[in-house]
Amino acid sequence: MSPLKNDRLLRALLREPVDVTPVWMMRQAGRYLPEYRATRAKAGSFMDLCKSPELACEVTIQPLERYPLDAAILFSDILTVPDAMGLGLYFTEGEGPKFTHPVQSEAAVNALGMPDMQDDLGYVMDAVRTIRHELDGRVPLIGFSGSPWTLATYMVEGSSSKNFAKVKGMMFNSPQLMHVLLDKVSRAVTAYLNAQVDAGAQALMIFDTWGGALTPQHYQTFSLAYMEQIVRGLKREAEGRKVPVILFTKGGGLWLEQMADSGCDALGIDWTLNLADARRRVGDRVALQGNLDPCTLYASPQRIREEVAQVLESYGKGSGHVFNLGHGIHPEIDPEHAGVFVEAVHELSRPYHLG
Ligand code: 1CP
Repeated sequence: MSPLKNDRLLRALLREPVDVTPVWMMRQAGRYLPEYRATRAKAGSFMDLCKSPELACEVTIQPLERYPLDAAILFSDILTVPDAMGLGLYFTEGEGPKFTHPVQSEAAVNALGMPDMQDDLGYVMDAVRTIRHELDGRVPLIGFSGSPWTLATYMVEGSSSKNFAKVKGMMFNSPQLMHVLLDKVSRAVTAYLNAQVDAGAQALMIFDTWGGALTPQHYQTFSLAYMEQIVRGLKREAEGRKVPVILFTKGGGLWLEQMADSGCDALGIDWTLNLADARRRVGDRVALQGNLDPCTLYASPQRIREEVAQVLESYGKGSGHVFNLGHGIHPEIDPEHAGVFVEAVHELSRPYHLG
């Protein structure tokens, strides 16, 4: 495998010195890019796109051709794991993901099987290998999965949800059953992430998009505890380098200290926190990734630069910061504004890394 030409992301995640702050965007391959929409149309459906290693590779690389990004992220979805556990994932236009067999009873939880990484998820590993080959060491490749709690919300609800009635119903009424489900999903996710590392992923991110919907106590018991279980089971080194792990709980600002003790290397931070406060709270335990409000990209180029400057100033001097949006880029964003954002991070961050 070719040596990395740009390893800023890996260095910053491990709080090692860098020349400028590395930057990438959550959902950087996506509908805001006309070339993504063209490849998706060619694929037929979103799942066909995920299941074709060549096309998944193509859309993974597309944002890197436009912008000087410091990382690629595997093009796939968090819901591939429940799909591989037999739930039957499909997408309806404008309505988001759905499962034909949601998990809504004790029998359904008990019937859940462990997915086989080769037979059921081999297409993801093929995509990782194809992307690594195509990247040829340009930037590191991030692999990812959903957190067990976030995956469970989709598995129990059968779709996206506003108030999590069914999954929280299960959590309150049958906590033991919820634990059996979360433990199964955690074991599947651990194997899935390790298989991605074996295939060539150089950093890992766990997306806990819905952890912020929980009470502090339930967050600890039903989300964080299972992410800790996963982190303990991960391969942390590959190709002679550390494989950093980023943990992102959207809306998890209240719980940074606990998250920093989870064994991960970095925390993803949404835009509801000030990075100076976040840095003070986690000290030198973990790096921080974030946290520009994605809506900033609707503003003028001048305002985008000012907001980037503000986030850089809030983190302050030194390494340990990976610039990102606080959540995924919106489909309506002007691709030129995304470019202004990425270039502003490199240009304006240099003084923070001198000396
Ligand atoms: O129409 C389309 O083309 C599909 C839109 C889309 C895309 C571009 C979906 C469906 N998934 C993805 C890709 C995706 N999903 C990536 C690719 C890598 C990247 O460029 O960042 C990643 C990392 C994800 C992860 C993901 N999927 C999350 C966690 C991150 C987050 O945004 O909070 C979640 C919650 C999902 C579920 C999902 N898949 C797709 C949609 C529209 C959703 C969200 C549904 C909901 O809001 O409940």
